[in-house]
Amino acid sequence: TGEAQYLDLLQRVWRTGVARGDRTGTGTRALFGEMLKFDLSDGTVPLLTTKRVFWKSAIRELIWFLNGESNIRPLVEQGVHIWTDWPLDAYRKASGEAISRDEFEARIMADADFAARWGELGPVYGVQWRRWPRFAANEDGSYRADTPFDQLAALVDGLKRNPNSRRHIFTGWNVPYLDQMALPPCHMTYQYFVADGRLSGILYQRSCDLGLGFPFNIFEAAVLIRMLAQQCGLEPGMLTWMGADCHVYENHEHLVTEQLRRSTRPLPRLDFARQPADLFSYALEDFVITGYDPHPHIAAPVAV
Ligand code: DHF
Ligand code: TMP
Repeated sequence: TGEAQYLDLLQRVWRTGVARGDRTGTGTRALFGEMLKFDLSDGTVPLLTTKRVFWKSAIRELIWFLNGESNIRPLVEQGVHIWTDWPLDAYRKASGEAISRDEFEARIMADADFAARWGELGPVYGVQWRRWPRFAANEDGSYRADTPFDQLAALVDGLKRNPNSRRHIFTGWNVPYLDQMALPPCHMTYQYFVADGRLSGILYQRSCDLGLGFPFNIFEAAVLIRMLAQQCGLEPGMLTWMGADCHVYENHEHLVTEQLRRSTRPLPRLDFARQPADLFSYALEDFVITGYDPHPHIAAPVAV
C-alpha cells in the first residue's frame, strides 16, 4: 500500500542517508530524488495510520493557502500552531524578549497591529497561488503593476476547458520573492493530468522533513486533487509525490524507531458533505473522514 512505501523511505533515509548539516543546525540524514505513488481512485486518502496526524489542522492550512493568506493570525485563531515558530523566532531575535509561544500566540490574537507586524510570513504559498505579482509594459519600456494573477482559478478553468493540456501547473516558486518569504516553498510545484475522466497529480517537493512535514504535505496534496476533481466533474486518479532533498532530522530518532515498529492499518476515506460553489468556498465541515484508526501521535521537535 501507499503507506508502506513511506515507511520504506523513512527506513532507507535513516539507515543509508548521507549525514548532512543543514540551515537549522540540527543535522539530517538525506537521500536525493525519491518517488512515491498513492492510488486515490477508491476514495481513500494518504493520511498516515502509523501515527495520528492532525488532519483538521492540515485541511485548515490548505484552506488558508486557498484563501491567499500569508499571516498566521487566522491559523492561530483556529488553534493551528504549525506556522507559529517562524514568526516567533523572528520576534524573539528582533525584540530580545524571552516570550513564550503561548504568550506570542495570545498577542497575535489580541492585537491586530501586532499580528500585522509580526505574524506575517511574507509572499508565501497563498500569495503566489492566488496573487502572483504581475507587471505590464508601458510604451516607454518601463513597467507598471498590473492586477495579480490567480494561478488556482486559471488551473480550474484550464482543467474544465482543455483537459488534454500538458500545462496544468501551478507553483509557489517565484524566484525574485524568495528572500522575502519566511521559508521558500517546500511543496513547490503541482501538475495535473486528465485521462479517462480521472484527475491525477504530481507534487514536486524540493525539501522534505519526512517526520513532520511529509504527513501533512501528502495528505493536503491528495485532498487538493479530490477538491479539484469535485469542481471539474472528474474522478480521482493517482497522486505521485516526487521528493528532492528527502531528510530525517537527527533528533527524530525516537519517531523513526517507534513508527517503523508499528504496522499499517487501512487508509481512511474522504467524502464531501456537499459540492461547494467553487474551489475557494470549502469549509472544514465539508470534509468527512471515515475509518481513521491510527496508532497514537508521536511528538517530535520541529527544526526552525
Ligand atoms: N520546518 C521543518 N523543519 N519541518 C517542517 O515540517 C516544517 N513545516 C512547516 C514549516 N517549517 C517546517 C509547515 N508545516 C508541523 C507540521 C507541519 C508544518 C509545520 C509543523 C508540526 O509540528 N507537526 C506536529 C505537531 C502538530 C500540531 O501540534 O498540531 C505533528 O506531530 O504533526
Ligand atoms: P529549508 O528551507 O532549509 O529546506 O527548510 C525547510 C524545512 O521544512 C525542511 O526540513 C523541509 C521542511 N518542510 C516540509 O517538509 N514541508 C513543508 O510543508 C514545509 C513548509 C517545510
